[in-house]
Amino acid sequence: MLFVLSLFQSLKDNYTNLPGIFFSMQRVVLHVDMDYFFAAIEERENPELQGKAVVVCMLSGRSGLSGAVSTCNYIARESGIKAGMPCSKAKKLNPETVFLPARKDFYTLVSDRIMEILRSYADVRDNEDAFEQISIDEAFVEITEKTGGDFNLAFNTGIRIKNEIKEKEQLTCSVGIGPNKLIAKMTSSVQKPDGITVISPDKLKSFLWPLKVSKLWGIGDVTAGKLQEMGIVTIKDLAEYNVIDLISTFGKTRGIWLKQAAAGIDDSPVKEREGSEQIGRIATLPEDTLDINLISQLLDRLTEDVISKLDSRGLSFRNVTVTVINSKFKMYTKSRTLNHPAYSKEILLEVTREILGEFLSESRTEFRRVGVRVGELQKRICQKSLLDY
Ligand code: DCP
Ligand code: CA
Ligand code: CA
Repeated sequence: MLFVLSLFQSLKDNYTNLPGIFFSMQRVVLHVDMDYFFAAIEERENPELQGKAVVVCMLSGRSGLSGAVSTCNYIARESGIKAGMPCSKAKKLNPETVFLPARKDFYTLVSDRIMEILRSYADVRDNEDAFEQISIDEAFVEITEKTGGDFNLAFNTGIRIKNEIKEKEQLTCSVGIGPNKLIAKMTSSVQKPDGITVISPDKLKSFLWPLKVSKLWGIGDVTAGKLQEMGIVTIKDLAEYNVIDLISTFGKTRGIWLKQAAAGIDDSPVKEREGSEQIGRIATLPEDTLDINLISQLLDRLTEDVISKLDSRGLSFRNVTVTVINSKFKMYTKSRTLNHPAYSKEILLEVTREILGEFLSESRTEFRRVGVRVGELQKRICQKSLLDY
């Protein structure tokens, strides 16, 4: 028996590309969504907000409450306040509400730290983390290898993640665990806030099929409307619908996707979106200024932060963007694309200073904030292979 097992193991090690049917492990994907993210950060920063209705606003900057609700805490939600609604309407729904302006750069920094925690739990495949951030407060983490395909172990991983985020950031999140991204994503919103839900393959249909088609991740209002016209109400109805008829209404790709998604099938990998990731830092100058020395000092510090983040992940960049916000709160950006990937601090400093020089030659209004951001990131080619050339 032992012999057979070790023969199997050695076959598996030597032929990793053998058809999945022989050695495939049950996939386990975890999805994390932070709870009332922007408002939760504000609550954490100011304990006096505890117990009050809190709304974070994208203020238009014109007068008083002229913006829209970016998000709100659960107390505010009890009065019917929702993201996207005018702040003036939110005020009418609950006059006691505390309104705060959104501080997106700050939330992005908190998000970056959370993403680093999540990434550390991901499987590593071909030297890449099986990790995918999909928005400022959401990410997928593939944990197939780390759990050996075991959903009980996956539940423990989910709890560990929640605890680590709570301990390090004093924030709660909701976790969904499933056999693929589609199910994990739909599962994380089942228990919110501070929840964790596991849908293992044996529970997949009883979870998915009673839901309305509009709940299927990837179906928008237009598709939901068309499906309704076709008499398709639940996801079960969709799963049982003739695929040829779906294709004739929605086209081949979409028709097949609908049929498969309704059966809970999703083979898309958890993968950093190629080129989509950026690393950036932004900060406020000690005073509004056009003094190149003062601005360079801050920009150099931000550059160092960016480089140390690139170093820790072994990444290079090809694109550099410098942002300035002037004392009238107008924002300007300029970018450069290098003709080869780079990762040295000197190159990044040189490019950011060059762009800064251009900004300074064009502006008469003092700068208030500056930022630097790198994009088109990729894994560095190791030193050895560079020497080989
Ligand atoms: N956001 C925004 N405008 C919107 C929706 C969201 O500015 N119309 C921002 C604020 C949110 C963050 O994105 O805090 C994350 O969005 P979510 O949809 O995940 O909502 P929350 O995290 O705020 O709440 P929930 O607990 O429902 O996830
Ligand atoms: Ca959220
Ligand atoms: Ca979200």
